[in-house]
Amino acid sequence: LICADLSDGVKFPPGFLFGSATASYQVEGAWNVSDKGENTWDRLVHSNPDAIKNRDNGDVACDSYHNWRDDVKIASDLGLHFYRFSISWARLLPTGLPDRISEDGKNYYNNLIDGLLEKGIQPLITLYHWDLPQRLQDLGGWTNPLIVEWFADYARVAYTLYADRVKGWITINEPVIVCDFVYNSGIIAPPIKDPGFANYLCTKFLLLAHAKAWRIYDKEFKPKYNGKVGITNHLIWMEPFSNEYEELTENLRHYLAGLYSHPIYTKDGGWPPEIEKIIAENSKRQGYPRSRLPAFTQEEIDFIKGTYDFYGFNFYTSRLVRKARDGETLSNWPLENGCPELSAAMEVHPSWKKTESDWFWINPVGIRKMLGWLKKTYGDMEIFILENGLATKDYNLNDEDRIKYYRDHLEQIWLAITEDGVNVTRYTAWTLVDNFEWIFGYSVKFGLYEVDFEDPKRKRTPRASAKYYKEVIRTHSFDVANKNNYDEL
Ligand code: PNW
Repeated sequence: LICADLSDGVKFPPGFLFGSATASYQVEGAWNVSDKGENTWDRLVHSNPDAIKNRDNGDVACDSYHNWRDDVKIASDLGLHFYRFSISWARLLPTGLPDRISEDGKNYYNNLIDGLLEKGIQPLITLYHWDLPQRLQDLGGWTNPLIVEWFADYARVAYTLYADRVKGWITINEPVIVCDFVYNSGIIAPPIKDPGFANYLCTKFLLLAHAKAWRIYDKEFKPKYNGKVGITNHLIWMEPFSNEYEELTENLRHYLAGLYSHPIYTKDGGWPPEIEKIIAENSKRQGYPRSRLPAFTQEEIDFIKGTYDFYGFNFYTSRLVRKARDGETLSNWPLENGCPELSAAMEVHPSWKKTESDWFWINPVGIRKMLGWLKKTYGDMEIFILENGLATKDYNLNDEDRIKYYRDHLEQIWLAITEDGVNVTRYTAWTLVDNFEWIFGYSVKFGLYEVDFEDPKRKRTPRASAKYYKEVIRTHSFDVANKNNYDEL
């Protein structure tokens, strides 16, 4: 019936896997059931409701805590090879520390994992997707060096409970958001604005925490279970505004991607040298006795280096880069329009279509260029694309624009694999179900499935994009036949 005449030429390699993803705070709800501890997002939405569009919050969200069977069912209907979800740290460890494991928290993830496995879907767990136990935040969170121990202890508990069945682990989702966006903008949880200083403390301790969690798995669990562990970066493709900005643009890549990649994926490890130099010079000029970017000891460099089993990244959008003009005010949020540390300003190309999210313009070739840059810069690693998808405001189930976004990005990924020889082995659609889109609340939708947030049962309904994605998975190809031929879900 479908694409019977498609040549094998447009198929993804045989072992390539397709999945979809969510994150605990965005879907689970049940924020205070049983003995769950409070986390930084619970605190933000309750203490300052106006921080979120329409004063929305994740108290109930998709109620996946109670509706996980529905999530497993639709994941299975789609034919997903894997489902990426995150553990809520404070649901599993109510105190944030391993002195007490919540029975209900433990069982919730056991049920979800077993439910997925029964349907032949691999669970892929993110340990940290932004919901830090509030108690640990009150002690400084990611800017306290002790977070390295706290995170490692939490990771060991999760591995101990689930590693017998879970073969894929992501330590931390998007460090550039956890550190740079958080402390440079002050607008998401925890709402602390301390640009150019706290963000770099966070960066250092987060890398050490990731490395420690990776090493625990590698030493204590890998020999028995042979799974893979890595971190996932948020990457935005940076393109020079014009030729004269080549060097600036390359520096910006080494800043946004490189601060979180150079320490892990290069032979020498440590901070990207050009960035380390720039921040040290800026700090000196500003009167600091030492660089605001904290130094690594050689021991720390060696500890972080090589702590990966794959390169993970999330991709949505691109920017054009130019030097800031004299007197131009730059946003402190590098993902938006500026990077004061490098005096770089960012714009978008007029041909890139704007989406319904403030920061998001569409440039599919950006993902191919990003993949090429990763291979050129860090070598030939196995790469997992762990998020990719489109923001809309539709209540319309016929989301042709989302289908086009997926199709065009899958095509560029396929070209990167077949033409450029990049070793991409997984693709992840963000997201399975409409959910709490952080400060945009429920106003922005990314779901393959629409969720009725007025319905106490939070009914999930497939969009046209769900049918498209199901065909992608079934045929192992992006160019599936036109929509009239999609299997009914
Ligand atoms: C990622 N930006 O967040 C997250 O991993 C998801 O939880 C989120 O729902 C998804 O992308 C869609 O937004 C980002 O401003 C949010 O560049 C904003 C930005 C980047 C990533």
